[in-house]
Amino acid sequence: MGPCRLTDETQKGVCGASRDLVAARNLLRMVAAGTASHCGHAQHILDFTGGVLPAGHIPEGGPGSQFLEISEALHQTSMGVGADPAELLKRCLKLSALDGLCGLSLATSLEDGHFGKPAAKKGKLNLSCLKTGQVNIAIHGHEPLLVEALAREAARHRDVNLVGVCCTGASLLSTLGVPLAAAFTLQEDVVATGIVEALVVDSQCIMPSLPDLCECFHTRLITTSELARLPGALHLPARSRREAASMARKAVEAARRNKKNRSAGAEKEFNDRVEKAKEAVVGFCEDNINVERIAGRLRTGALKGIIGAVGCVNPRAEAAGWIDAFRELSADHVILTTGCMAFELGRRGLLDGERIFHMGSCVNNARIAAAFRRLADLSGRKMAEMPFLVSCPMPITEKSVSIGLFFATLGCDVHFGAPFPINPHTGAAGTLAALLGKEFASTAMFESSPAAFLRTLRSPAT
Ligand code: MSK
Repeated sequence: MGPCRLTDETQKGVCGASRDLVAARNLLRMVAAGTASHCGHAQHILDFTGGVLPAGHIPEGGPGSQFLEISEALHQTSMGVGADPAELLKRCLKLSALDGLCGLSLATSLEDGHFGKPAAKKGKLNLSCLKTGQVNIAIHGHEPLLVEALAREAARHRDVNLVGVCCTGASLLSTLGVPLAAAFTLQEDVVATGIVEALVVDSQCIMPSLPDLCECFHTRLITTSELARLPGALHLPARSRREAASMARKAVEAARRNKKNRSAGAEKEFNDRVEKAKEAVVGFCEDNINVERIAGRLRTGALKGIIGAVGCVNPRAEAAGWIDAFRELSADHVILTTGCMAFELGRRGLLDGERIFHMGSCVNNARIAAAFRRLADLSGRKMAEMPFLVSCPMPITEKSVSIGLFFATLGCDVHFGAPFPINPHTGAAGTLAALLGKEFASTAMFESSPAAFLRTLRSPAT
């Protein structure tokens, strides 16, 4: 009796659950968690900005009904409730579509209302964005509530250098051009430089190791979200614009006071080790990538397709192999990228704004969906008839899974690398494929090897 992990299709749990049921349940729980993260993110921005819902973002059941859907998914997957894998998988797809509407797209619209739409610009990436001669403040997470106030406050002090980390950093880079020091896997390296006076975190993808790590250095850890409190951190909640301005002042003060605690050898060590900053072209969205030109090049065959390279990077996976694969594919595909994948491409100098476009943070995958929609409309075709693929090569978070399946519900083919969100050899994966094909004319590919992925994309049948 538990844990529900069946490895053989002939086995059943003591309760009678089959392997397909367990696989479908696990996938639905993952999608529910991913959808909750994005919808929660959007709701927090909505609350922060005064609660006015932009047009086009009301789910069928009315405002807030997405949260009931998430709750129903958790109920349906609890012991002794839903026992038909197909029904659970249908809910996976319904929730993923809701994630797109009430999570990614709503959060992106609200961020656009808050910061304005991004404009193409030059940006800088990697740890060299930190400055030994200045007070360094890094802001990390996903929900950019405090950031505008913090950027304004930082700009008032010539000795303060603000950098971003992870997806809050990707949003800041796209909108305000603030340099991006690191993504998820390298967040600890930011503190370990020894020259960061304050690390301000909001929510999601914040390693629980950070409090211990900050203890080893002088970095002041500051939390801003009630959901993502960390032991020992200074808590400066930012629940409204007015509160954000005051908290930003306190965060900057705390960082400036802390510079005297920087260890004596840290600056030399940093300067000796740090690599040169990588230049990137950033700030793209559906309004400023040249969709007419791309549609024209698709028509003539100069381009074979458009690939969304999205989601996380897994230190246990062959990240460099995936980057090489996308680099190679960019010869005859346009690559639109977000989140940690965008950072990985950027730190290798590949964000050129010609073949590979930085579209922002994870929730800004809504921008990729909007660009796909425009391209399909321009081509006079349905989304499913377009050569679109969204690849999530290292989906370590549930959010990556709901993002991938959201694109599948739009009619885009989707690829997941390892860890696979569902065992592709189960009947449940077959049922998922059948549902995607019948309802959305899309496919899901599961491939953990970059070389095999490339071979599949290069095969004449693809
Ligand atoms: S940050 S969700 S590790 S992309 Fe959006 Fe990166 Fe994945 Fe977090």
